[in-house]
Amino acid sequence: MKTKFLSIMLTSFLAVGLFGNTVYAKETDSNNKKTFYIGSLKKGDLMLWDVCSQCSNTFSVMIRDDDTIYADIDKDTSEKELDILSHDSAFYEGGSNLRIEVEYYGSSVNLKKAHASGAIKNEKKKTIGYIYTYNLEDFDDEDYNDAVITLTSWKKHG
Ligand SMILES: [Ca+2]
Repeated sequence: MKTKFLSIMLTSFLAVGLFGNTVYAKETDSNNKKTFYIGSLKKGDLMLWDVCSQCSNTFSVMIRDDDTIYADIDKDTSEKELDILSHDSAFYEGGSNLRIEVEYYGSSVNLKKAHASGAIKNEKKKTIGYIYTYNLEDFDDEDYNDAVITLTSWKKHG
């Protein structure tokens, strides 16, 4: 009886070990899909993002971690003028692999990236937040305004 109990406990323990923490495979990038990992944020930090476009292609932008989708943004028209797709915010829930996924629906594009990121420091050089900006080029005119994503974060106060 005791052995049976132990074996059930051991089986349960193994099951939790194997399936309790779902491990997601990292996304594979391709010519029309890019994944940008966002580091340094802590659970509860505020995230504020802007996503805009000046291209005729259609694409999606997802801001997510392994457990939570914060934004699922779709550019579904061929509008070429400045198109503000999202200006919104969320609190980071603390899931693993916080990231921005960009996927162009046309597989013929070959995305290129310009980016800047870093800590936002106060007058005492103390880090109060982070900023990440990604400017993507989907053609050959090198204007890098085809998909523009900026994410700023800081600690929640008040
Ligand atoms: Ca362009």
